[in-house]
Amino acid sequence: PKILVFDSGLGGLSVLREIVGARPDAHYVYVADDAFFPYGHHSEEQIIARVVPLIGELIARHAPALVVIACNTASTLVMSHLRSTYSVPFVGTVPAIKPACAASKTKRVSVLGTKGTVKREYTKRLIEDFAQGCEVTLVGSAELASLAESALSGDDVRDEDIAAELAPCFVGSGEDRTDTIVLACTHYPLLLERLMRLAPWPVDWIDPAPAIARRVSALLGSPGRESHAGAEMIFTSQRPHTLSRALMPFFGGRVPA
Ligand code: DGN
Repeated sequence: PKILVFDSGLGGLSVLREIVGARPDAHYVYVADDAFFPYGHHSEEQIIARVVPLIGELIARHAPALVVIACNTASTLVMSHLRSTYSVPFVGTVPAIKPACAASKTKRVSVLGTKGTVKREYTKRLIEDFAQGCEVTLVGSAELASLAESALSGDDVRDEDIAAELAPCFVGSGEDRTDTIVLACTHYPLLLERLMRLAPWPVDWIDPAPAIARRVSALLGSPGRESHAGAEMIFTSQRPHTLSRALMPFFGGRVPA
């Protein structure tokens, strides 16, 4: 089977690596719409008008068995449009508020996403439905996805700049402080080691990628015997060289973009 994985940039790689691990028998097409990056800076109307026809073109060109929208900023907006327009199965990426609130012992959870994701009606509804008595702090970062892109592209990113984006997630003190943070943008798990090091105190970081990989695998059915182990085709709307380089550590070699 062929799986199309889509994000605004490199963030979807945090989801792709998990799916590839779960299903090495599948073929992968990764698409980064980096000409329109960062999605967090566009209006809801602009994102819908951009993503829905673009996914339609990609389906027509690649005929995937399944499409993964590996971007919270888009998924919290376009999933219903995509499902009502195209007949391919879709898996989205949305803030993992339910498992985070279930896991929190101090009942203080922060959701770290783009400004777009934390503003969404969809995200508010997840909190209403699944907060389970937790106090949920929404933190919309303007810069963290771009900092992750820079770091992955090999540029120097200062600790202070990452720490400043992270600081509002840490609320309260003593027994009443934040103990769980939802990584609600697929770029952030790519910075996880640095986030852990720069956190003012230790917390649990909730990355939705393993759950997405399980869902994809369930939809695909039993695995075949072949193993391709990696992304095979990469497309970007702007910067193929950057993406090709950033992919190397993920797939142990150069994947042409
Ligand atoms: N990686 C995307 C997300 O999960 O929301 C957004 C990154 C961006 O375009 N700002």
